Amino acid sequence: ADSYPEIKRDSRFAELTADDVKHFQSICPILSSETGNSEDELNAFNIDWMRKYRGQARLVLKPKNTEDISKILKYCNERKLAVVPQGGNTGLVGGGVPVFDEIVISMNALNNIRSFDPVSGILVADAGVILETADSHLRKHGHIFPLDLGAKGSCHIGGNVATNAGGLRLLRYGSLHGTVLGVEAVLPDGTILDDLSLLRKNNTGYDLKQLFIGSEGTIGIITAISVLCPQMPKAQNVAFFAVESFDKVQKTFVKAKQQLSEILSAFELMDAGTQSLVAKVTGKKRPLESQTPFYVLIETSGSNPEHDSEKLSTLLEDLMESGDVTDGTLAESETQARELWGWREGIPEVLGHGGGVYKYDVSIPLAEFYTLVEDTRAHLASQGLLKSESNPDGVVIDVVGYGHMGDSNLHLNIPVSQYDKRIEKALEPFVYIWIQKRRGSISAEHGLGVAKSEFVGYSRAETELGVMRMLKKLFDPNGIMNPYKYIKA
Ligand code: FAD
Ligand code: S2G
Ligand code: ZN
Repeated sequence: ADSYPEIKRDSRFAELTADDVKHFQSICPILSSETGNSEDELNAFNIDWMRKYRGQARLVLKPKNTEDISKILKYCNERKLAVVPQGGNTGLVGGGVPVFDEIVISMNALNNIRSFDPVSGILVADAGVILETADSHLRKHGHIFPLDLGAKGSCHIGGNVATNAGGLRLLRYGSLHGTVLGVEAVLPDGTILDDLSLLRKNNTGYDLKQLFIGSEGTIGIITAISVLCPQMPKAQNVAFFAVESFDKVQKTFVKAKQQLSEILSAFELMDAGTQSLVAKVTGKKRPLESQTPFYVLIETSGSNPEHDSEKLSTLLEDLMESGDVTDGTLAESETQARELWGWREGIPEVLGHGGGVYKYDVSIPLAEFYTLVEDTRAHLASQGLLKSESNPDGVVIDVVGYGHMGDSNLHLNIPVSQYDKRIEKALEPFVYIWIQKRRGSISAEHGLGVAKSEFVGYSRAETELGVMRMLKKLFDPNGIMNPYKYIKA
């Protein structure tokens, strides 16, 4: 595969035959070059959202239900045909697309909402339900999905669980490891595991669902989930602040937690670089005149509009009086709140506009949260790669940082005019060594996929990786599930 020169196709895996294609056709609808589908139709499943990873799958399977998937995996396991489970294909580490000719198993057709209990707040839904669809269904019943991220219009809740997605409101609703109550999954040999628990407490043996949360399609296919959903907040407010130093950002964060406490539902940091990119690409009028190095978006979600907006305006006054923030604005309406969110959620879209982007989704101790951006900028400048007045041909357009400060999760992004091995060599393992020294994580929420797989040792010890390899061998002895990624054999 041209995208991954350093990886060789594993000869253990069989090549697809016309008989295989016929067999799959007897199970479910397919897309295949052998049955006349075009390269373009297959590319939608072979190329990732960033258009950075490109596989060579000649066959896409479109199972209708769990039974279909059980038959498919049983056959692939016996034939040693490698597979890639694919949800909404919004993953950012190349996990959901083939490396070579692995068969893509698309979850799109498993999109039924099975049940929702408005008393317990427990939803049971197929893995292929789009996050936004699940959330709107829940809102009709006065609840919300306990996860929100920029890709909600395309990503699947099964993909969210498979990647243990974090997103914009983890600060408030916690991780999927806490809200997911159970999964239905098909193991590589076709066994259907029904652990779709509706119980909050069940101390009867190993907590099997936890193995699938964050497993990235490497030990089985999640076909449904049960998840505990919170009440839809009656009052939501959004505030946007301009802040002149990272030290003052930290002060703002502490005050937000102290003064907003239980109604704080998001605390997102954006640097000047991300905001000028959004302004440039969208042409929108900026929320605040002040041009400062940092901006913070704070959201509250509560049950009493007066009580909440009073708390938030008191915080705004305190932050202005103390000089912790230089400027600030409170959304006056739903529309304005959505507009303010646009300055945060619009960042990933604009980052790739210059040609390409190198992404590092990392967990860092808060005190040094932004230092990585400064150190990376200095490092690339020292190698003559950073575009500047004195270096107008630099291929690195900028080095920017933003993300879920509430979870100590930075998104270091390096927008470039083109992908270039020199930049990759300058960044990797520079970024990972930096993280390792601070005992951070080289992947906070996006997972490992193919992008981070070879660097996992910078965040996990050999003993831990050894246990993970044992688990993989136990679940998937033939290694057919999403090979070449995650924790390599
Ligand atoms: P895919 O991309 O289709 O697959 C992702 C991985 O999960 C692959 O390894 C695949 O094999 C596996 N997989 C998918 N479905 C299943 C299944 N049913 N069973 C087993 N394995 C499966 N991520 C965050 O965590 N936080 C964010 O804030 C965030 N913001 C984003 C914003 C944008 C604009 C974009 C494009 C992406 C963002 N992401 C974020 C990344 C991505 O949306 C998440 O990783 C998401 O959970 C992927 O879901 P998906 O259905 O698209 O999965
Ligand atoms: C976010 C999205 C992807 C990125 O916006 O929170 O997870 O790093 C990211 O651009
Ligand atoms: Zn994120």
